[in-house]
Amino acid sequence: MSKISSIMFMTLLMTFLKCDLLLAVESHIINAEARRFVSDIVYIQPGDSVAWINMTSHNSVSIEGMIPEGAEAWRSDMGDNYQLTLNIEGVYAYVCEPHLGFGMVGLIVVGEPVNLKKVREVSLKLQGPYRRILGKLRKLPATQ
Ligand SMILES: [Cu+2]
Repeated sequence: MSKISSIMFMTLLMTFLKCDLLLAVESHIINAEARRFVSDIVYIQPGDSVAWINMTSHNSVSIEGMIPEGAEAWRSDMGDNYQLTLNIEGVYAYVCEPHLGFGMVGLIVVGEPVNLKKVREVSLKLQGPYRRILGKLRKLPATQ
């Protein structure tokens, strides 16, 4: 292979590798529209990130026992946009505290919903407006 064609080959190879990396990690937008998250249920792959936007007067708070084991709980600051990268597979439930009573709750499914059974169990013990999460869980396919 001549020097020029080997340089061209390497450039081409690197372009493909870069494209691969770009495809591998995705960012998913969750739009806070009035008093709901759009989409309220997002399906992503491990290593992807989610970004909440238009969070004026909203927050995002994970629910204890309703995220996969080993995953970190979160609580975003009121009114601030927020971004998270999720590496651990499973279902994550979260709420907007000020608008919980309006059903402003959401689910993120990372890869396979491996903890769905546990999340459903915990959801049965939810109190008051937190019970709005139950309705969201019913929308998930009953795989487990
Ligand atoms: Cu809200």
